[in-house]
Amino acid sequence: MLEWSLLNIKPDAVARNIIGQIIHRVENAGYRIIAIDKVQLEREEAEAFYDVHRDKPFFTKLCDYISSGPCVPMVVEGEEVIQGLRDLIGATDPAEAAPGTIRKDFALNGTQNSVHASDSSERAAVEINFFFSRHKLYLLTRNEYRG
Ligand code: FUP
Repeated sequence: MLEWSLLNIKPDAVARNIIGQIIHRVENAGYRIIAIDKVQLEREEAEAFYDVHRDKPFFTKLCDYISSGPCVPMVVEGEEVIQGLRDLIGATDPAEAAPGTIRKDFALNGTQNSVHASDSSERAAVEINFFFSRHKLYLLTRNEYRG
């Protein structure tokens, strides 16, 4: 099934100038980037994005980190792209990530782990709407942004 997922390149990767290397892997896997931005989240926006983790012990650290610098969110399209990107990025903690995954190769630790990718179609819809305007998403559905 043709799907959309939200991939976010996190501040540790943006700071180390490896946006291109990460995007290269996404495109090499056969997926297409159909919308992309560079933004720095306010603390409150970070809390909203990670609301599902509000009760976790790492919530404060996670929100501090994700709002600490610019990140690069994008809408990625492809067949079964939601699971495909999860496989491509690897486990949350790079120490546990499989060889060849983005997090294994680039992540610094289990918080500064270079990328986020939606883990379900429900989360993909919420996360895409979080980062991209309704107007832009409307244009996307009309193929205006496809190559
Ligand atoms: P993932 O879906 O792989 O990004 O992992 P989770 O949804 O479990 O966690 C979301 C984010 O919380 C991770 F990307 C990093 C952060 N996190 C921590 O900082 N410490 C932890 O122990 C677990 C997650």
